[in-house]
Amino acid sequence: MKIFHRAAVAAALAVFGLAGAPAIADIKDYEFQLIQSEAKKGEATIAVRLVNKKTGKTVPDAVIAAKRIDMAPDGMAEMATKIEQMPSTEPGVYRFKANLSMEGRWQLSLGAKVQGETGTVENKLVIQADK
Ligand SMILES: [Cu+2]
Repeated sequence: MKIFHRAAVAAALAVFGLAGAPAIADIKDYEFQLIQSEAKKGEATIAVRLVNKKTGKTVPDAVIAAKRIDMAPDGMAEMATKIEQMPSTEPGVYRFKANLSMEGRWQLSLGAKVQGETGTVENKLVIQADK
């Protein structure tokens, strides 16, 4: 009986292994990381890297579906500023232009679609703007 049980478990694992094979990565494995968490007050270029945490590799060709920058970390969530995506200069690095009109902490919220993955990568990153 024990042997039979063990075989059944092994068979089940094999089936799951096969069924799960194409889904090597999960949308939760991806993360945006700031290249620099500090910026000067005023017109700023913000660069983020999209990383697959499992492989440690950067991920090019993601589509930025949502972006917002506001001062939520300093209690000014309503204080949003215009943010524009800029052309990438390095694969896996996404760049944005924003006018950080006030000193303090700005929160960059990003949503992105990754090629071949279902769901959306969503991250909130904090940038410190100084004089
Ligand atoms: Cu503010």
